[in-house]
Amino acid sequence: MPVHRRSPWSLPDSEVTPPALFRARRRFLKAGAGSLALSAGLASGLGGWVGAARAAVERPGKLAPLEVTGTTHRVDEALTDYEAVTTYNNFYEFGAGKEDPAENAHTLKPRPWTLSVDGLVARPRTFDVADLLATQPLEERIYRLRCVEAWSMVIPWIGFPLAALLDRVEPLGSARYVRFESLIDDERMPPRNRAPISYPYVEGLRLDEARHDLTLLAVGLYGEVLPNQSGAPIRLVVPWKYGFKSIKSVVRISLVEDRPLNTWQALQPSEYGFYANVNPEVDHPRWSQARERRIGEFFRRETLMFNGYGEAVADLYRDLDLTKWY
Ligand SMILES: Nc1nc2c(c(=O)[nH]1)N[C@H]1C(S)=C(S)[C@@H](COP(=O)(O)O)O[C@H]1N2
Ligand SMILES: [Mo]
Repeated sequence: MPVHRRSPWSLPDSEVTPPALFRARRRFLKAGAGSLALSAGLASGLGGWVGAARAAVERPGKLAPLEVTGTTHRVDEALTDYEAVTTYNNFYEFGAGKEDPAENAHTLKPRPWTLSVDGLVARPRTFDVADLLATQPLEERIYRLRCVEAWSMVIPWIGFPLAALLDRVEPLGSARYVRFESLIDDERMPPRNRAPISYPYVEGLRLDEARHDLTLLAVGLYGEVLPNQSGAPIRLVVPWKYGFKSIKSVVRISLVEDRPLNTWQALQPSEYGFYANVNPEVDHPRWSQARERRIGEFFRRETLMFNGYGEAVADLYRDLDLTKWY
């Protein structure tokens, strides 16, 4: 039988839940879902933030939970299991397989970690992420995540608006875009595990997108610090855009004048653009974007314009041709 070799940018769009995920879910069910009681309550749309959150979401054997002021955004849809969120990942620095990051990212060493913010700012600064966590009020935000490969999840992130960080460095009037860069490190991200794309992983946003209230710097999920495979210790989450915009393990944020060339656009510009707004009406050249597979569900769902965040973000694009600027 001929072996079909995919090019690195040929992201698979599987119609069925991968078998490994079923295995992971069974393991999880056996372990008992007690520790997820709080999040399950949020998922069913009942009640608000429960004061004793820290105790309720404790996950023995994992890193300490974070201090969170409250849940500021949510969607009225079931949360994706912690197990699925943290074993079905895209993080090419640790391999191209969905389970590779969970398997390989133990080498990352996310503490200590510094994040430099530079470029067109009045006060360039290098933040120690531990200090950032101590000084920045953290919120829970339950967002949909829609990958360009047509699968999706609902994830309870912990984090703070990127705008809060930008305020601290005072962007200059000449800054028009924000460029993000992930760590690349041969010891902590051994080259043998990496998928063959170019590194560091780079992403970018227009400054108004970066300043939008929905744009989050996430430092945790399910009430705890991020596991390495999810982009520890700090990653971007832009919920109305395809998942590849949500860059992981960020070490540098630069305010710039020109539109940054993001990793996936550089790899295959006919398939991945700069904007990458979730749009059911603009198909990927190799598959439809009209529907998606919600991880953990059997039937496909309709994909929503701007991933369901249109009311909040459509105005950003009123002068933009979304077919041309995919
Ligand atoms: N540094 C880095 N960030 C990355 C990626 C990556 O390969 N490397 N993959 C992106 C893609 S394609 C998606 S869908 C999301 C997946 O985030 P998750 O694994 O937490 O669900 O991370 C994005 N951020
Ligand atoms: Mo993705």
